[in-house]
Amino acid sequence: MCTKRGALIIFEGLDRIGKTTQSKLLSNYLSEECGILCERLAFPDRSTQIGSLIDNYLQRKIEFNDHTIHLLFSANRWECMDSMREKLLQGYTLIVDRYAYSGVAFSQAKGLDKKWCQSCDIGLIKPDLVLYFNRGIQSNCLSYTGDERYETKQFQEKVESQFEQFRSSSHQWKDINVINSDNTNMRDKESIQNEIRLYVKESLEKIKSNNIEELWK
Ligand code: 2DT
Repeated sequence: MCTKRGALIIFEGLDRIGKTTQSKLLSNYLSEECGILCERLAFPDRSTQIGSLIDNYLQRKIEFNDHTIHLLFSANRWECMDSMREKLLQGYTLIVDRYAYSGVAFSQAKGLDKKWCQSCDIGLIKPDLVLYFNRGIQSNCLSYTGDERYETKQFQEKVESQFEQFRSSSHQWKDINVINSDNTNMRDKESIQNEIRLYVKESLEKIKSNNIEELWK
């Protein structure tokens, strides 16, 4: 009997908006409570040689120009594609923190051309689901500041407006508003996780063949 392939599920959005917490909760839920083969990974994958260059760049230890670092982020995804494809075909659902959408949004926020930014990632594995963490209308109850490059309010707001272009661009894209309805606080973790689980369940049910499609083709 042929194994049904797993799903590629992406978590996208600004820094410090809850992607890591929620992707870990989902991964534990799928593997421990649902018995689904599942692995969680994150881009940049700082464990590879390319990832180590990116890590040093993000920590401001080395410099690259904007085009070069964009290509390194993309190369860091490409170097993982063979093992990701293999895992999906073995039936593993992959939960991935950031993907090519971050690549485009962050580089475009620095002023790079959209088409050029996208071109390096054409042909990556196409996700089955993209969960976009956002704060709905402007809300000030999130703090984006941190020590790494890009972690300033001003830059994050530029990135946010670039992410907007992907909204409604495909049926795989789902918005997760992390702010509660009166726009004053973060929603509680459980309610966000429950919403995510519904989308994931739907997405897993939709996989009817083992075909793996290519991104932006
Ligand atoms: P984390 O804090 O999630 O480790 O991300 N970034 C990420 C890019 O500029 N391009 C990319 O292609 C990716 C995947 C987002 C570290 C920072 O790297 C940015 C924040």
